[in-house]
Amino acid sequence: MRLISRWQNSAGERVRIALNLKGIPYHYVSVSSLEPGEYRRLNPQGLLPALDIGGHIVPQSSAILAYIEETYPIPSLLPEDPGLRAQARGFAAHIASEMHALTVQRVRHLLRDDLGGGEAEVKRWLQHWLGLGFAALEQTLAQRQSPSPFCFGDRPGWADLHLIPQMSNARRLGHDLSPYPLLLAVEQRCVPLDAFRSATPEMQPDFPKTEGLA
Ligand SMILES: N[C@@H](CCC(=O)N[C@@H](CS)C(=O)NCC(=O)O)C(=O)O
Repeated sequence: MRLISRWQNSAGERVRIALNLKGIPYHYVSVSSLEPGEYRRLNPQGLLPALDIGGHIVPQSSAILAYIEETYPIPSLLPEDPGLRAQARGFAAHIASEMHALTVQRVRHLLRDDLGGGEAEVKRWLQHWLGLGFAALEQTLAQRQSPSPFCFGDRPGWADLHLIPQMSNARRLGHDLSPYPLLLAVEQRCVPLDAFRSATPEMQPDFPKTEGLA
C-alpha cells in the first residue's frame, strides 16, 4: 500500500500514526516526487493524503482510516464500548470538520489573497475557530465518565491521532494551547511514543532538512 503525502500534511499525519499504531508497513510517496499534474489525475480532489491500494486511490483521511480499521481490525483504534467508540469518532470529526477544514492553508490563502483579509483578519479567523474547537474538546475530556490517560482509553487511538497533529498545527499558527491542560496531558503521553514520533513532519523523508518547519 502506498501513502501519498507530504511532510507537512496533518491529515496525512493522522494516517501515518494509525498505520504505525497497527504496525502496518507502507510505502511513503512524497507528492513532490510525482510528475506535475500526476497527483491531480490520480486524486481529482487534489488534497493530501491519498492511499493507493493496488491502483485504487482512496482520498480523504477519514475514508483511509476507516479502510485501515476495517482491513486490519487488530489492534483496534477505537474503544470496545460502543458508546465510547461513538464519542471517539465524534471528537475526531470535530477536529477534522470543524477545526482543520476551516483553518487549512487553502482557506487562509483565499481569505488573504482573494477576499482581501489582512493579517489581523486571518489571525482572528484562526483564533476564532481554533479557540472554539479546542475549548469544546477540552470540555469533552473534562466530562468523561471515567478519565483515562488517552482521550478515550488506556491506549492511544482514533481521537488521539486526530488531536496531536491538530495541536502541532495550532502551535505553528501561533495559537496558545495553555488553556487546555487535559489536551496537553494527552499530548505529553502521545508525543514520546514511536507511532507518533515517526509520523511527525520532521521524520518524513521529504522534510526539508536545511529549511526547517514553515
Ligand atoms: N478532509 C481532508 C483534508 C485534506 C487537506 O486539507 N489536506 C491539506 C494538507 S493538511 C492539503 O492537501 N492541502 C493542499 C496542499 O497541501 O496542496 C482529509 O481529511 O484528508
